[in-house]
Amino acid sequence: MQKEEVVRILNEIAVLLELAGENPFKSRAYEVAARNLERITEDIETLIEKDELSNISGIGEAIGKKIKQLVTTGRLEYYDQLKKSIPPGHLEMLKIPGLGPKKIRTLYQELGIKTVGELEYACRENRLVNLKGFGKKTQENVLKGIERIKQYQARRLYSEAYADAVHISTLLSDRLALPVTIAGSLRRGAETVKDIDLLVASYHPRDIADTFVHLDPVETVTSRGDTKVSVILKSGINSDLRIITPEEFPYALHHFTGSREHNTAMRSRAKDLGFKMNEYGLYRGEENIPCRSEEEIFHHLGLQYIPPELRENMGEIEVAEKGNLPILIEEQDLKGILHIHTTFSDGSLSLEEVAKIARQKGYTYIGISDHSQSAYYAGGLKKDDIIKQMLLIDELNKNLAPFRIFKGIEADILPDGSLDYEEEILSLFDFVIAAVHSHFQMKESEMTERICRALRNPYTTILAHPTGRLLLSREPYEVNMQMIITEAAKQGKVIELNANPYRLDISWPHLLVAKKMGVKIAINPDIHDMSGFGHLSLGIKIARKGWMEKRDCLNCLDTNEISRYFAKLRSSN
Ligand code: DGT
Ligand code: CA
Repeated sequence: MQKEEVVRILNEIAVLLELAGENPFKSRAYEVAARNLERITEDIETLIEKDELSNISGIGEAIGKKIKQLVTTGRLEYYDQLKKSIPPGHLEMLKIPGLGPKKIRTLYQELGIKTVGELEYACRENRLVNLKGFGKKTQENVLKGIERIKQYQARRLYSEAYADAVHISTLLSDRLALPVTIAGSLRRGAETVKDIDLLVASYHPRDIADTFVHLDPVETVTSRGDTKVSVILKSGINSDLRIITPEEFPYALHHFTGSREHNTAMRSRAKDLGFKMNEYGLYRGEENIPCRSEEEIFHHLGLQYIPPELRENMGEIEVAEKGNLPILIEEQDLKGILHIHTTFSDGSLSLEEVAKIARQKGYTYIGISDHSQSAYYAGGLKKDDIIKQMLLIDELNKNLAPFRIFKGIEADILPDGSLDYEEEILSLFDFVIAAVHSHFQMKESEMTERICRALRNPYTTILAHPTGRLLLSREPYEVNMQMIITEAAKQGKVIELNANPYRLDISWPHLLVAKKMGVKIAINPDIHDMSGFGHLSLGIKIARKGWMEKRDCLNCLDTNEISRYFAKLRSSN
């Protein structure tokens, strides 16, 4: 069993113990053990073989024994029992803002509530109003939280759906020896999607449908017609396959890529020019205008080719008419990457490992930014750690040249808008990423001022994940993004597009605002482990959706340029 899985189970035990109403110290012990285990670099199986688990601080005899059982047998009796003793709905309820383990226990003890459904019913029956520790306001918030969970369940993160889409379309394509194309919101690069839309061009729809419904990832067939088959995959997501003739393919691809709003605007344009347009063709009167590609359809309508990411009816048709569409950024344009955590804080790769991997992937520089001291939960750096890390960076820079490691920090923005270190420490870094990680519940005006103050801090270079949202699990905090972007423009500061699939924050509609105001964006992977490098392609997809070009992106600058950029910001202090 991998260390990550052990860490996940230890953390879950901590939560389950709280839900079970056990002594808080017991739960805390599992949390501490999980955190310390996460930070070790040695192989866990070797540690167990050598009987050295107890050398890790926070892992005593009892927890050590459990880890050993987990790693050697793949199971843990204690965990299984504990899990069985807690209604599964209680874990789900933790996602509802304002409901912690203690309140969930009260709901169980006083009202016998085991599932989210029962909780919703109890709210509608006003049962929470007179319950100790609850009240009318809490009841309203709980109901709102449940609504949100329901909406979230109807959608998937782009990255999860995309992985499923690639898997099933590759399988189908291999079986058919025909291309299978992913359309819909996935092709447009939406942050979350409802389903997977697939297209196949063929004159033999029945054979295609037969092959599709028998693929291994397909769980249930929900409808089957001549040109459309709908299924639910084993992973739980729906997928629609459309089978059209090769002649219809370009029109169908355009139609089923959407968005609806873009399609409506395109149809209206076609009408103005004396055409009619639908998923089967482009017509003048009865005559179908033959098009072999989407490019040709756009061409007949007097437009430049509009990349799928831009098809949101955000002005793309008007700009394409003038021939002024941006040359969208591509993954190869990234010269280096910033926002990387190492084993100094909560990352699982060492400084040297992360540098070497980045270099091997063709980047010419990286910027390290571990957490700052207030982020105690993520092993934030004290002054001594910072000095130690900087010395190590100097040494690596000598050995790895011309590859370059820039010295940075992800400094918490404290509730009053100040950064988490004294000036004398902040001035040691090449760059500072300022981030809100706590005190999310502020009034919009206060949160906006807090962040604007951080942007005015002369040592701030980049504002991290500006709204704090976690897609499908946490709403953004209340903040006026227009004012934030305006302040960033005024101060010449950079805003991050955090490429973690849960964040994608700054959002793409705000990227359009940032671009108009001339604010540079850093496409940051927020690397904590190897998977973080994979976030960049999604970051690029979203950047394209926000009309970004190479010149809008901070980390498309080469090593010298970005070094000068950092220095210039510094010298204006
Ligand atoms: P989703 O599935 O909610 O993530 O987003 P989409 O855009 O993939 O939506 P979906 O799957 O309902 O439909 C795929 C595309 O088909 C959609 O983007 C545009 C096109 N389409 C579907 N229904 C309509 C419609 O009623 N009118 C127009 N103009 N286009 C439609
Ligand atoms: Ca769709």
